[in-house]
Amino acid sequence: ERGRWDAMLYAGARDVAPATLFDKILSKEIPSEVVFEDALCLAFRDINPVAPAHILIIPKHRDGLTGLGAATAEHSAILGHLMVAAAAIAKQEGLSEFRLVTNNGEGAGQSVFHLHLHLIGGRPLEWPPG
Ligand code: IU
Repeated sequence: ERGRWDAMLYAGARDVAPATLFDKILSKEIPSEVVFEDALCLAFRDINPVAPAHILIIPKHRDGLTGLGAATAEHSAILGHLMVAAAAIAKQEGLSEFRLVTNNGEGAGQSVFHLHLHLIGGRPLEWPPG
């Protein structure tokens, strides 16, 4: 237990990026339609959906992950957890065909600097994306 708290405190100490709106979604200060939640992640419907199913999956503790580009080996467990959660959520939503996207950097369409996976489905998806 001691090690767990130390790890969480350390995680906070190394995350010096500004807070985002997702902190307020996590604290429920801003309401969202939650579709899945566990100790490590929260998944909620995107406020501006690009498809009939558009869900954002985010780590509860950003831990420096402003975007995927900031990932290090220390983030392996949470990144794997988010992927497995995405598969479970797709199944829960009845999506056998879906896309999982993360935008890294403004030029790639990122607007919120707290890592998030977009789970998109419910319509035919074109490739390549724009
Ligand atoms: P992006 O990859 O950083 O652009 O994704 C951010 C997404 O977060 C975008 O699709 C927004 O519609 C969505 N979103 C939201 O669902 N609720 C919010 O309060 C905010 C953004 I701020």
